Amino acid sequence: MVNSYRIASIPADGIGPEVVDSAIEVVEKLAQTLKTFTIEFTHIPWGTAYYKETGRYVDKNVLEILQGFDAALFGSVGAPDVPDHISLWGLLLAIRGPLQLYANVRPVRIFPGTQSPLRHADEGDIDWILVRENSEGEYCGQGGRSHLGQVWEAATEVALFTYVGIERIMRFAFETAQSRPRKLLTVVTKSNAMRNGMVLWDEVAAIVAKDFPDVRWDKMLVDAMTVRMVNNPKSLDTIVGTNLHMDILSDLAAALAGSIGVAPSSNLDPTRKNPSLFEPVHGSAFDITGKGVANPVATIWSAAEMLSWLGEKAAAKVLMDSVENVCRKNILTPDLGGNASTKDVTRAVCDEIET
Ligand code: GGG
Repeated sequence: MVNSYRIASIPADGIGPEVVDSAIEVVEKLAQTLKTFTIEFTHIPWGTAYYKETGRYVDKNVLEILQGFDAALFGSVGAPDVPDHISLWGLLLAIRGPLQLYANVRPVRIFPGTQSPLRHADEGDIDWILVRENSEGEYCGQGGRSHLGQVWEAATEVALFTYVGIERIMRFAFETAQSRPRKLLTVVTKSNAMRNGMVLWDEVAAIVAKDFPDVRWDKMLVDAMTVRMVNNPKSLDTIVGTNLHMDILSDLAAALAGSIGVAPSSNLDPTRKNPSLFEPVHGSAFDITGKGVANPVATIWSAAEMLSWLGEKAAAKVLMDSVENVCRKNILTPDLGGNASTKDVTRAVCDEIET
């Protein structure tokens, strides 16, 4: 008796369809080869083309539709002719919110055969898990505009933090740190300048830390954190911070590890009441859309994280070992300094799975 999974595939915009196709191909190859699980992907056409046709990025019953699946695999959102805040709020945030995907986990490491732009960092020197609070803070959606069109036009963007929201992500981050060999957590805030929400973050961190005496933890201001990531990457392991701070730091982290083209992301509901959503960190990259050179590794790694979340840890390991072997053989897309196409990398990963 093998486990069977139903996955919603939402490729959406830009290079999303190219990299999601690649991830589906390698996961199907994995299932056929290992025969330890079966998996079925159902295409959901949400995205900018759907918006232009229907006036909506997603269906009204987004929660009900996605609850029919075990997980979702997402591509990327954004189009040159739609303002970014319309597409992001219409699609990705319209999914993360109702599903309460409050933990965004973004592992980062240097793959064999690839190089960090940091002269002093080799494989193994960057091996981080970034935990991004994914439901509140600067992305809570509160705020507004007044005096439109006047010189004193004003706009506010509220950063909303709740004790419950901070406590649950902090606990998740401590548990993540505890599960890793170094048991090391860095809590990122800006509590010198932002004296309400960020101070609450510091306070909640200290409270939750008491339940994890075996985890060493420290605090960093987000500006100083950028310097530490560049100058002393080995001093970091698990990192937790707000929605906005970790959105920014995870792009920096990915670039330091070689390319945002390899960075995966899991949007988790740790209570497991709702299906979780897995996606590459990168956006729709219209500059390379349709050219066949998008790096599929971030989406393949996201699919591996999805398998692991579903309980298929052995299959996830086979998949990631295959990706590493492909990198080791220098079959790399241009963002990593190679000249392989998306299809070349996909085929190479499938071949590795078979061997
Ligand atoms: N695959 C992820 C994607 O399309 N990201 C676009 C983006 O702007 N994301 C912002 C966010 O993750 O909050």
